[in-house]
Amino acid sequence: MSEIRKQFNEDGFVILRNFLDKEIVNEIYTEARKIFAVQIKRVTGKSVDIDNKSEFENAMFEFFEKDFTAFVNTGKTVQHSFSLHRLGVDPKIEAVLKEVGLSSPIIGARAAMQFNSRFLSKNGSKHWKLDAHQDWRTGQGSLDSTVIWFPMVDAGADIGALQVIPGSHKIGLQESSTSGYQGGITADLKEDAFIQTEFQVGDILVFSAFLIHQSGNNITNNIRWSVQLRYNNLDEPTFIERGYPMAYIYQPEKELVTPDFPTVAQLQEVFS
Ligand SMILES: O=C(O)CCC(=O)C(=O)O
Repeated sequence: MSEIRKQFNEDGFVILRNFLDKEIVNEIYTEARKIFAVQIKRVTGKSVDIDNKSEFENAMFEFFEKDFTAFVNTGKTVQHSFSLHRLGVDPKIEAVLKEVGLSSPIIGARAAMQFNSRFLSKNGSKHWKLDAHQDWRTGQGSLDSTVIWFPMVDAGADIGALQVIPGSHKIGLQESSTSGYQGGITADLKEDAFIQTEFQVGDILVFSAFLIHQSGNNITNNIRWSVQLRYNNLDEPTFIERGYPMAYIYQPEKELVTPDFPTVAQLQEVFS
């Protein structure tokens, strides 16, 4: 058994340093900012330089305040980017999943991206960070279900990189206030059981979906951009036995998002 797999089995996670090409991470980060920049222009009237961090992120905060619905939808749209999804099925990712024991990996949920900042949160709520949880509760896939998490900016304690409890993947599925994203483990967890992870761009955290983890506290004025990739193992016997359950529910809006849209003339223009 490889050292990586041993460590993964023992601690429930491994951090692989310099694993991803920085260019690949930057491509995802850039594509996301470019998509946001289009809506920032529409909503605030500002053409932002996506490489000017404070200008761009202040514009993100302004966009959030001015058109929350568009912000949320743009946040979802960036999670559909080609660059992100290309990485999710990259042979390097497949190889590392196999190395930690997923003999036949399959995507467990759509690749996700988070932009954590207290300035992207309504009414002082804590919706910008996740309380202690186990991802398995939301995915309910194979017992060896695995998550890959990485920041797209250098991330340590100050910007709120993930905190994990080593070995907690072996203590079973914990009671939680809800299975959704804003739930949290109800048992009393000792804060000092968590260790703070730290990353340079290119490093990745690979962890068992049973590992207890939580968002760190981003006390900076910057956004902590991160990616989460989730996988199951098609060969895991209980996953087969349970009929490959799929707990992530994607469904279309029942109503038209833009009433009375489109007109016939608009369609004819598109196809002219
Ligand atoms: O990035 C974060 O702060 C939380 C991510 C997380 O815990 C998750 O996706 O399960």
